[in-house]
Amino acid sequence: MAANADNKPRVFSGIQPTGRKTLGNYSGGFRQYAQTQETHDAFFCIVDLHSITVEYDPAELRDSTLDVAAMLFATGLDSERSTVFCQSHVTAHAEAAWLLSAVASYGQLGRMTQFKEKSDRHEFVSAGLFTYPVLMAGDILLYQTDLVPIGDDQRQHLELARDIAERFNYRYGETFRLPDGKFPEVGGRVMDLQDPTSKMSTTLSSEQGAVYLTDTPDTIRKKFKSAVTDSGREVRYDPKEKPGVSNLLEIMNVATGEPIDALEQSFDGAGYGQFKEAVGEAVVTLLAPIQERFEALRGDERELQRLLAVGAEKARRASEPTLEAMYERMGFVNAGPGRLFGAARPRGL
Ligand code: LTN
Repeated sequence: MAANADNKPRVFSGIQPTGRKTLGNYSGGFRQYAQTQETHDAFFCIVDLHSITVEYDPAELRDSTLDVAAMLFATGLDSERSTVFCQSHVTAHAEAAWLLSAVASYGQLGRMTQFKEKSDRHEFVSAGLFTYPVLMAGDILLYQTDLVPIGDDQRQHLELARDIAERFNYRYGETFRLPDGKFPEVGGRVMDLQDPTSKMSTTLSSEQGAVYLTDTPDTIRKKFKSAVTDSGREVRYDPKEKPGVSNLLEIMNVATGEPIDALEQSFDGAGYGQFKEAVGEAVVTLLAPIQERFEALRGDERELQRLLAVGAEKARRASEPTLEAMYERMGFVNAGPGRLFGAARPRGL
């Protein structure tokens, strides 16, 4: 695996600035991001440009972009060690999307499952919804990314990004590194508290079924108290037979770091009521310091904007050599002094 100056593989994550973030997003997302920054050269991009591809409210976009930014920092990302930024702050993303649209196939875009599903659901289908995966390919390719942590629903989009990179490399000369996906392992997924056979989801879960990262301690306690358990009374990990209890054990593991078997032992003989209360309390304890940092930062937009500006500057510097190489190889005329093509070589080339 090729690497940067620090010899660390480069990771690019795109985070949507939509919806209230849940405990599921923490477990599968935020928690991993903070770990990734220790071992990788990590880019965390709030993909606000993607948000306009379906109907949205501008004021809400602005608020939820700042919410997500504050949550990324509150859950442990460090603006110095990682690169945390808004996609719209780095114009290279919009530019790359246009340039790459030359090597993205119309037919392949039309076969994207997400496009087909979303375009069925919306009355107005924007051109942006169709070209969404091209913007996403640019996000990834601009940084000569090695690894892209994504959900299973994004597999097809990553495959398309690789196809786009290969076609560009073939037509214009070796320019892009081909990224690999890093997909979530089964298990460790947080399920809906009311319906433990479905994923905890911002859009699909009921209010009682999802724990939001900004829920008050009392709300959290209530949600766990009313969580669905299973027949029998053993606290035992068995997702097939006991999805409710198993989910609560997983959540307890996320909140405390205690291995599942140790948790089973310590709740041996305890009733479900006592167990559920303990899980709720553990989640309250987990979220308290995160919520405190979130509130402080969310209330200080100047500081938040300063942190995002630090990230944007780093992202601009990191993406510029690749963008310049794209323009140059595609035959565009050098924009003149101060915009020297190839002043810096893309990472790894
Ligand atoms: N499409 C992704 C969000 C996303 C992304 C990216 C993820 C946009 N650009 C680049 C990884 C890399 C989603 O819906 N989760």
